[in-house]
Amino acid sequence: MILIGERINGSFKDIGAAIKEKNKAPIQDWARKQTEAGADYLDVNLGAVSKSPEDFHWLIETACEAVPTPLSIDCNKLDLMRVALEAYRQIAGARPLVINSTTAEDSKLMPLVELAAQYDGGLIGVVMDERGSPQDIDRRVELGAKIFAVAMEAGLPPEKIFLDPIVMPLKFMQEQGKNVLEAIRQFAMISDPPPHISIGLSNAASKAEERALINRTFLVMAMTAGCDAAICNVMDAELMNAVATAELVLNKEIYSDSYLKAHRKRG
Ligand code: THG
Repeated sequence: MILIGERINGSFKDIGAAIKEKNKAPIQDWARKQTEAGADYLDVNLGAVSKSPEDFHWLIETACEAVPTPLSIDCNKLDLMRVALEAYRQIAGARPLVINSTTAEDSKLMPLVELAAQYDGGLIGVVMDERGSPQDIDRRVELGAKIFAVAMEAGLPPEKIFLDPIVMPLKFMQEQGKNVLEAIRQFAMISDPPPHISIGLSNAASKAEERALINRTFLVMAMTAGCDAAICNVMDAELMNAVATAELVLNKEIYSDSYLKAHRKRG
């Protein structure tokens, strides 16, 4: 499972304030904590507090100097993404990279696929287009297949392509849970080997009372359907234990009595 720590996101109050005040400590603290918890990547996102290239450069530099963990650069503006990728390569050298994200829109898909090739990064493709995010299975799969085909055509191998079916809040769009799971099942059959399949997990429990339980249950079900990457709260030890256990049940890791300890050390 590829675990992407969600916490360095300006939509969290402490991170938003840290970006505004250019206060490195909270960001570097979360970078270290998420790395220790086993994050393979750290998602970095300015949120709504800034759209400035200087602020994104600062955020990337701040995270990179605290830990050697690769970043998932999360932004939906093409121009801002260009600046961020250039900054990341300058600061972090050849460190692995995930570009988060493109949509299936023609105006974004080709440029972002080219950036992924140029910067040798993975690319998350969320199944949205100019009409927004689909509510049904077929349209999700159609847009996923389009993203996959365009990326492959441009020379990205399947292991650099991540399809994201867009997880919706269970509380407000309850029927979308099973549609997302079925879309994941179909993404896994797009090619052999398949692309990675990634979800923004915490969306599932947005505004809900039982956040941790909903996230944990959703992630295990998504893994069964073929999901192998998640932007999530890696600080939730129960969530990490559920991931480790699901990997055993799916025979992705070899059983040992101390598998939880082994999984924790992995990061
Ligand atoms: N797909 C991709 N990228 C994404 C998402 C996705 N990036 C952003 C987001 N979705 C994933 N990251 C988060 C980060 C935090 C929360 C949810 C998703 C979260 N928010 C609280 C809430 O919604 O209630 C509020 C934050 C707070 O506590 O202040 O937990 O789907 N590719």
